[in-house]
Amino acid sequence: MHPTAELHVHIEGTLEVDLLVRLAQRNGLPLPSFDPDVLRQRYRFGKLQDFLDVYGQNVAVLRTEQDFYDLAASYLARVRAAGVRRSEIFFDPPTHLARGIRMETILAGLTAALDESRADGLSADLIMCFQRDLGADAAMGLLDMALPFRDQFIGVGLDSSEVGYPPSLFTRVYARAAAEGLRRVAHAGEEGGPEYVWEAIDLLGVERVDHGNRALEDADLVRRLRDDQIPLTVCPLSNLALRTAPPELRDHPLPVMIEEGLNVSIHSDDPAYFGGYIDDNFAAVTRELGLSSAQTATLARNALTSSFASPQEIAGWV
Ligand code: ES4
Ligand code: ZN
Repeated sequence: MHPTAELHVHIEGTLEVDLLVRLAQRNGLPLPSFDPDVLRQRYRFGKLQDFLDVYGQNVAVLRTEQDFYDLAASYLARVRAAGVRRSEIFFDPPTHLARGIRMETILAGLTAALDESRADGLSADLIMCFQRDLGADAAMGLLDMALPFRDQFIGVGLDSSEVGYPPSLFTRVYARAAAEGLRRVAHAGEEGGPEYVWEAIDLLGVERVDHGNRALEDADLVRRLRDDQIPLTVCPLSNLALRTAPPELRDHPLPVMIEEGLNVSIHSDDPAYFGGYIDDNFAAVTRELGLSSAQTATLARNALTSSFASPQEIAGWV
């Protein structure tokens, strides 16, 4: 794989079955089974919500600072070995706060792993996600309670069930985040239509769109994304697992996105659930879509130049 940046990965989605079992045992918590093969059989999804249900149950094993550290350290070690130079990692506080875990605990564990990673040459930062199906008041409440920890994350994102929870609901929350100097991204156009992508750009002022696949249904939107070179963080194996792309990878819209001149890059989303890390996504699209080495190099470079690392840091990579 060419040197690249991972810009779309949920740390909770890197919880491998082996670590899931180890943490459940360490914390004395129940699981539907302690057999890794049985647990893995639950990883068949018909749609986004099926995945979110299993993901939401599994995160219950994360309780201590050490748990969050182990989770992030495992992920970072895995992608460092793949040649990733930079990782911007989503974390989902609402699911942990609702279980009585404190923001201090979550951030202390994640931050310790990221600090070690930086010292070892893999640049990494956190992006805090609002859970869109909890609504705008919950998002504003989360932003309020997170601002005292402002120096431990660089931006905000918007994830979870998309349809029925359009970006427009979160306009004030994003304005406030922008006023605090936070970087802004949002999931849009994964299951929701092109209007969700329009709203993310025009109402939330996002600097990148996470997924964005359904933007292709709207020619005016494609023009806007191309003209402004707004990055789309596409996750091919996620799209297969959640059926947000055709069932065969060879029919994935990535080549159309490249052909349209869009600023696309590829990422893993929830690698423990969707069958692979960022290097596995690169290998799969290279194999199945017949991309040239120049095209995969461009995808890898797009991620580095679309990252929120400092311009000096980016200049050292590209
Ligand atoms: C997610 Cl694939 C996906 N879509 C929306 N929200 C998410 N949270 C974790 N993975
Ligand atoms: Zn995602």
